[in-house]
Amino acid sequence: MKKPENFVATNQAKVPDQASEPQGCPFKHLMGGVMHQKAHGSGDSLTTPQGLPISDDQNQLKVGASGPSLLEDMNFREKMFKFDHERIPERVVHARGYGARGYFECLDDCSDITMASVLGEVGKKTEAFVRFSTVAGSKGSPDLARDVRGFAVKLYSETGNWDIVGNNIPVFFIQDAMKFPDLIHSAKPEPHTGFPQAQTAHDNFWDFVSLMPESTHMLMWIMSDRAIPRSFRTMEGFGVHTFRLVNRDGASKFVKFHWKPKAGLQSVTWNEAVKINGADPDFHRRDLRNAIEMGDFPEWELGLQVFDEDFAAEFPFSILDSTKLIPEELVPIRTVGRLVLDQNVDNFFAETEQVAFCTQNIIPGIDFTNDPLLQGRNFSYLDTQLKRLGGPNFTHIPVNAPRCPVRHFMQDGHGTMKNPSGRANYEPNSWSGDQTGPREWSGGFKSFPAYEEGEKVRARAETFSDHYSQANQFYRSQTKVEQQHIADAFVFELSKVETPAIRERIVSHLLNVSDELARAVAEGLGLEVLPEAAPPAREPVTDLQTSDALSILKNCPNSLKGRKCGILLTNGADQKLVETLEKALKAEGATMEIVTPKIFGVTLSDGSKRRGDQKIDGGPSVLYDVIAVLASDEAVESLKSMPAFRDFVADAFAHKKYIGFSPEAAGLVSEITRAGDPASDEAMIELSEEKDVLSFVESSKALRFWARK
Ligand code: HDD
Repeated sequence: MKKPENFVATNQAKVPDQASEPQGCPFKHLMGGVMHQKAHGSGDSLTTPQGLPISDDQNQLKVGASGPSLLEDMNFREKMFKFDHERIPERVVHARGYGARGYFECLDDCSDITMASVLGEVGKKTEAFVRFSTVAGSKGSPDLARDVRGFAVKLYSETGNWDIVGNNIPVFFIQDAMKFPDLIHSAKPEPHTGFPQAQTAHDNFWDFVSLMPESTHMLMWIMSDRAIPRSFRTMEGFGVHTFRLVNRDGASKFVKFHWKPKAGLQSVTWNEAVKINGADPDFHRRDLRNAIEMGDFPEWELGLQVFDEDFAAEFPFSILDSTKLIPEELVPIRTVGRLVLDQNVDNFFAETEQVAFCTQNIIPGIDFTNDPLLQGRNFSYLDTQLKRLGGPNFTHIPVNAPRCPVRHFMQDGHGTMKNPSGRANYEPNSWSGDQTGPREWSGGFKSFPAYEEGEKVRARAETFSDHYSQANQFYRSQTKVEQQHIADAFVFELSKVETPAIRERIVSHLLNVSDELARAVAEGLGLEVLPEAAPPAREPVTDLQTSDALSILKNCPNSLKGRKCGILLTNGADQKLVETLEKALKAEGATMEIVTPKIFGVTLSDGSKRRGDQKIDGGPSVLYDVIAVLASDEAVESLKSMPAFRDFVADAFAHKKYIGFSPEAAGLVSEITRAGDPASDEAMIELSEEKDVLSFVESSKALRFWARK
């Protein structure tokens, strides 16, 4: 009797050897593009999807050149039919995103705490796919919306796909998944008007959160600069929920997952974000793609915050409450691996659009907890893929397909690529030569046998009810500059809210977070009489230590590596200075773009030509971390009357960036910035000779000169 190919005959799941390199994909020949369709060169004839060679792809089949079109034209019909069905529903949230491939490398053997194969052996590499996203905006919305960023990681492990579907913020708006549809309805464009797009600055959102005190902690995060990152590469990622780790002996500990960017933390300012959205709505995706293309591979460390039941019992908040975090100072982070993104996708739709993350995708060694947000997510993600990807077989799509062997008796449905072969499509069966009945596999996933009992209720645990203490801790942990940005963001958003009572309700919550913040926001709104503080549901914890890890600026990288300098050149600019600056920036790992008045470039002092990467109005300074203006005497006059040039300098100055300039440009730069003598501002540096250039590059590693008024 022939043994069905897909039948597991032994207890040992046969997994491919992954010791050194990420495991090859069973669909490798299909990866990175539309299945079976090879890229066509100019010499190849086009074909229909059925493979029929096409002789003319320019004209319909007609009766004579000016005659009526014929229904018979199957080439036209097939082409139009495919086109008409190109769109699939965008994700109901996180619609706008960008993905890349890479690998995870284990740096610390964690088999003491988990049997997760990915973490079991130092040096072991596991293939990965990551998608970053915004939450509220639709697919075509700009990258720099004030929003949470999704940070979803798929690890193709030898024991199945493990998805860590996280965000760049460690807490969430709500505690129970039951409220997720309401939260998202409130944040998306208002239903009667269909706008505003990709922003929370409207009545519905603030109305909802003002009525949901549990959102207060998250509001502090999204009003902070965490919600406007400089790059996907400069943000942290968090698994948010408490998960379980389980080792081979069945012992379990709790864990929170942290991704720490090697490039350090960095954000833009709100005024910059608004302008970047106009200048380059693809700012983040372009940055990620370019970095990978240039070989400057984005990298994060995976850290585990591991704790046990005793800690959970002592911690003043519930570890199952996703509106709370555990400060790193309290439970230190154990670095256990690194995630490297080293390959761009070949086809955005095939991979980034069709990748399907599911929180339910865990592997032996990882388990869920009772966090009611997580439990609800476990249903939602699987369910949503059915609608979005059009059927239950989305795991057959190469980007979603596990790289380990897959054996089951599930079959058929839309888009089936692989069905079990042979006679057996049920279990137990007699066709494997072994007729002992249903079987079990000791290596298979087993849920941690947590003991549970209680009445069936719809209720929130009392330990979930302190909504303000960690918001206060977050605020106190920020630098003065960051606190100011938070206040400014509240004022901006609430000024877009049309209903005064909603604005006041938010201030009434802020009074429980920080008197200083509430007053600053009220002042910014012009609210003359402070409302009563909202009555807290629970006595706040007042002795929480501040946590430096919560601040971006306290974790500033002080490096230009991976940062971008905009060098504005004019005809006659000093070639030696240009060369010195480029060399110094390169030595620090920075990238550069040459910005010129005309795109064909300029002729430098020695007669050499330099091409422009951007024409001045296409390369405003908001796109750069640092700028330099290297102009000649003759060119200064024409720059003077160029609005785009004036904005280039004025914006960089307002955004507290480092500005280098040639002596010839000094007068104009100082006139634009109204800084009087530029020498009085230590981030405005005249570049006369090599040593100035070196000191400019060295000091601009600080990225911003916050002391500038
Ligand atoms: Fe969610 C997408 C992250 C709460 C339901 N979510 C989605 C994505 C990320 C997150 C990164 C994009 C995945 C991708 O790139 O394809 N979501 C989170 C985090 C949450 C969270 C960190 C709180 C800790 N989400 C959450 C809840 C629910 C959902 C409570 C519903 C009960 N999320 C979804 C979804 C999405 C999604 C509707 C839309 C597209 C998708 O799943 O694949 O199912």
